[in-house]
Amino acid sequence: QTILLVGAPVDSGKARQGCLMGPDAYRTARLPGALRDLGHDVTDLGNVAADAVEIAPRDGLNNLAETIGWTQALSRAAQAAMAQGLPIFLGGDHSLSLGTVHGAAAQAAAQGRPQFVLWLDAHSDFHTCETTTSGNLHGTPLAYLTGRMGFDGFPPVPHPVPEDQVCIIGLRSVDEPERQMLEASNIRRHDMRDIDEHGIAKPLDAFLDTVVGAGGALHVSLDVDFLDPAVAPAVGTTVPGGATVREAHLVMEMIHDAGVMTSLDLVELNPMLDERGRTAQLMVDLAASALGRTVFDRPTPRIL
Ligand code: DIR
Ligand code: MN
Ligand code: MN
Ligand code: MN
Repeated sequence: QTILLVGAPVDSGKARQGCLMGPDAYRTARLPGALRDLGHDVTDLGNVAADAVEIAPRDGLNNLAETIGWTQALSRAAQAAMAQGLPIFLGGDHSLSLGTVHGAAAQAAAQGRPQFVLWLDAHSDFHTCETTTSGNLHGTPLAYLTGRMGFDGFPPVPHPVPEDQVCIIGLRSVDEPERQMLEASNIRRHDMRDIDEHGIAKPLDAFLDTVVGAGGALHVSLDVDFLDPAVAPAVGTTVPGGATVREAHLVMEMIHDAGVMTSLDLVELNPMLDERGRTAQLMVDLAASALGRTVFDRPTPRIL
């Protein structure tokens, strides 16, 4: 497979700085080599730079102009990369998905394929610019990408992802306005209790079945805080009770076996908070699982 690495050193989506070092941490943890070892053709396209955007600051929103500039630039970068192969966006905080999924959805629409999104995260990132109380725009991409109102100044969303084509897994920190909007939506959502009770494979398999059946394109957005902080400490918004190393690998292995992933975000890694690169290494290993690393081949792997 042809894989394009696209650095997205976005640091405007929240207050704590450091995610801009993410792309180089992934390179240092040998992401390109790990993917080449699997037989892939890997090209590192380097880092994207944000567009210069002039827009008046708005009360209660942090780094609005800069985040809009990233959204525009990353949407273009995603569309260009997807025409060449499967892009992996090396974040950067989660506000980068405002752009990457925007571009992916445009590319899928051009090919006449329905766009699906799998959001692996402790948080639902379903705030609008109006409901956010933190003002941190990394908490907003899923509302923007599903076409909700409340994103004045951002590029229009001509190809919103239909709610029932979005699945969030890993939830354990959802703000009240997000909870209300989520419950009124058709977004598929699985909190950690769901995973405790039923396992992580079941809901994921049901979602992947839908993607396969629809001939869809699947964008996977992996937030470091999907993982338990005990195994992935390098993120500014840790929430206890997250996915184990094996749960996360199983998700990635099943994604690979379904054969539907068309783009991938690795987001929220803050190398300043890491312990000898262990979180960066885990994220690299998870990406490798999504791209085919396995112990034994499984002939009919995803039928449970
Ligand atoms: C929180 C944090 N819900 C906010 N969101 C995070 O600021 O709106 N998303 N960390 O991954
Ligand atoms: Mn997130
Ligand atoms: Mn279009
Ligand atoms: Mn999160």
